[in-house]
Amino acid sequence: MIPITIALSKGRIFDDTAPLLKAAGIVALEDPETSRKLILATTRDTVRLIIVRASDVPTYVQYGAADMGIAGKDVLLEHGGAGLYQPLDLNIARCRMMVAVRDEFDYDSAVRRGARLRVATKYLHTAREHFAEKGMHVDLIKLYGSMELAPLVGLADAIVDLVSSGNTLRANQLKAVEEIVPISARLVINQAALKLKRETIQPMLEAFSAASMQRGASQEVTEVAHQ
Ligand code: PRT
Ligand code: MG
Repeated sequence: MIPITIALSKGRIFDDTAPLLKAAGIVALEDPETSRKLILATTRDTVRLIIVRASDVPTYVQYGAADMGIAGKDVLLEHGGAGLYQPLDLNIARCRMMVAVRDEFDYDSAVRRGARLRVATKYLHTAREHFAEKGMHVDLIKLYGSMELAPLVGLADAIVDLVSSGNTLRANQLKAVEEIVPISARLVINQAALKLKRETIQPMLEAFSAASMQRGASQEVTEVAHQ
């Protein structure tokens, strides 16, 4: 069997991916949260995992340093997707890309007035497209994290950031005013690897697909049960 390298990030992507990998018969031999190793062997001797920053996953896969990987749609929108085949929405690590402002900020009236807003974000590409589509003029400020702080200290009028429970916004007296795009993690595959290693990759793709569909179904059942 041809060896396969899968790029993953620690934290929520790894946590949510582990059950899907397990369904494909792949379990890491070490826990990435505690191990300092960046290359992890798995229970399948032809499959290894590499642990990279979430935003670096598409780059490793694009250049073929990993055959496949799992990345959030937020990261893929910024990367652009060159050289990547994106066959599967895994329905994990779900959240929403939102515009948020301070609780007391009247966003709608600022938009109506055509005010020029300062927007802080890690997602420059997505933010630029969103405001261009709305015909709004904005000054974008690139940040690498903790965007929620920017409106509180006068760095920006608004932020573009990911929101899941909304707790971080609430804890910082911010409110979401617009949804840009729903986000979930996708399987990405190097286009050349898919052709050359199809025999190994195709069955894994099918196992991931079945496991993520099952997960989607069980989520629906739980949601109904909670109503
Ligand atoms: O941490 P690092 O800088 O290396 O990279 P990262 O922050 O991009 O990675 P990580 O592991 O935090 O997130 C990986 C992926 O998980 C992201 O690319 C998203 O696709 C997805 N995801 C899902 C999220 C969230 N939900 C999420 N809530 N990523 C980040 N958040 C953050 C958000 O930015 C905000 O600061 O959580 C905070 C809000 O959460 P709530 O629950 O308070 O609303
Ligand atoms: Mg993070």
